[in-house]
Parts: sequence; C-alpha cells; structure tokens
Amino acid sequence: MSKEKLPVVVLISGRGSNLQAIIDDAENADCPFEVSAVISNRPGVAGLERAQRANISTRIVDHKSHANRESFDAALIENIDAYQPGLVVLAGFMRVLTADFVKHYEERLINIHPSLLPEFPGLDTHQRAIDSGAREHGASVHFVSCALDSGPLIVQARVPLETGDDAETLAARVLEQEHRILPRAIRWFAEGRLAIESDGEAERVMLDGNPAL
Ligand code: NHR
Ligand code: GAR
Repeated sequence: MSKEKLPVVVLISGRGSNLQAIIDDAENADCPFEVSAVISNRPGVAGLERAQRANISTRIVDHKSHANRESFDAALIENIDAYQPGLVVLAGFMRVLTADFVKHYEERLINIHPSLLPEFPGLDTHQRAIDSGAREHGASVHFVSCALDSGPLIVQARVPLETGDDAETLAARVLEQEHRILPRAIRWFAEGRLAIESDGEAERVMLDGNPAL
C-alpha cells in the first residue's frame, strides 16, 4: 500500500533547474510529494519543457497580459487552485506577489532564494555578495510572507567565496546547494515535520519540534 503523496504546484520563470531537482526527487518511490503542475509567468522557457518531458501539466499565466499585480495574482490563484495543491513552491519565480496572494497560501507557500537570508534579499544577490567582501554566501528556503524574502527560514546551505569568483562562478556553486536543499524542505513539509511558531514578534520554523535553524 502506498501512502497518498502531497500534491505540489511549482511556479517558475525560466531555466527550471530547481524544478528539475524537484522532479528528479519526486521520481523516487519513497518520495512523499508529487508535482501536480508547473506554472510559468513567461512563455517558452526551458522549465516548461522540463515539465512536459516528465509528463507534468503546465500552464502559462503571463504577467504581461495583466494590467496590474492584483489581476495577475488573481489569475495565478485560479490556475493554481485548479490542482488543489497542499504546497506551492516558488522555484526561480521572479514576480513579487501581493499580500492577498500570500495570505491565500498562508503557511503553504515556500521560496528558494540565492543568499544566506537575512543577507541580500531581492535580486542580483551573487554580485552583491562579492561586492560586500563576504567570505561566505549560500541559499535559503523560507516560508513566504508579505515582506519580500523575510518569511521564516526552513533550511540554508553555505558555500565559500573563492579567489577570482565572479557572479557566474559563485552562482553555479550556490545552485548546486539549492538543488539539494529545496527537495529536502519539500519532503519535510510533505511529511508534516514543519511548524511555524511565533514568539511575540518573530516567527520561526520548527522541524520535528526543534528550531529548524
Ligand atoms: N512575494 C512576496 N510577497 N514575498 C516574497 O518573499 C517573495 C515574493 C515573490 C517572489 C522570490 C524572490 C527571490 O527569492 C519571491 C519572494 C522577484 C523579485 C523582484 O523584484 C524579488 C525577489 C524575488 C522574486 N521581481 C521584479 C518584480 O517587479 C521583476 C523582476 C523580473 O521579472 O525579472 O516583481 O529573490
Ligand atoms: C535560482 O538561483 C533561484 O534561487 C533564483 O533564480 C534561480 C533560478 O534558477 N531565484 C530568484 O532569484 C528569485 N528571485 P532555475 O530556474 O534554474 O531554478
């Protein structure tokens, strides 16, 4: 008897290498989640081909066909909810989401971000890490909150900055780690091992009842 797998919808904007890591993990018989659909805000991207190759449903919700963020996010919600996912994953998704969207998926929306948050929220993280003279960089998986890249952290991975690194070499080193930690976080969620605890102001993620980080 196989247990029910958690249905997951993945949102992408481009290449989809993180999506591929998720698809590859989902192919393991013991994996507690399945990818129900992949939705891209950009048509024609490589990530959509990866999904199609794995026989996963795809949809395009093009932000350019919407007059404003509210209308785009409403269309996104309609398309996601058609699959009744237990979890929505932002895997290289490049549009900032409205508070209404974030509320709709409260505690079931996660993002992979290419920095050691709270350092370097937003875009162009690798160049900013190099310019700051940091010795370490990395990636974070976090629950999404309304404020950009500031929701409670689930897991991080660190990489060293090496002499002669440019944004490209550093991004490649970080990306390898992204591919490890994103499927791991999704498994934890699907296994019911994560909880968000608020202590006054701050929220933190618990894994098996202990602070995740
Ligand atoms: N939305 C909310 N409300 N909260 C978060 O934490 C979010 C989010 C949407 C996306 C991913 C994030 C990242 O990991 C993410 C986290 C896009 C931008 C951005 O400025 C910033 C951060 C992230 C994603 N996007 C531009 C915009 O105007 C468009 C850039 C483009 O299309 O290339 O939306 O880094
Ligand atoms: C990844 O490095 C991801 O962390 C980052 O974009 C890349 C997407 O690569 N995400 C963001 O910067 C979100 N704003 P992928 O399409 O190959 O997974």
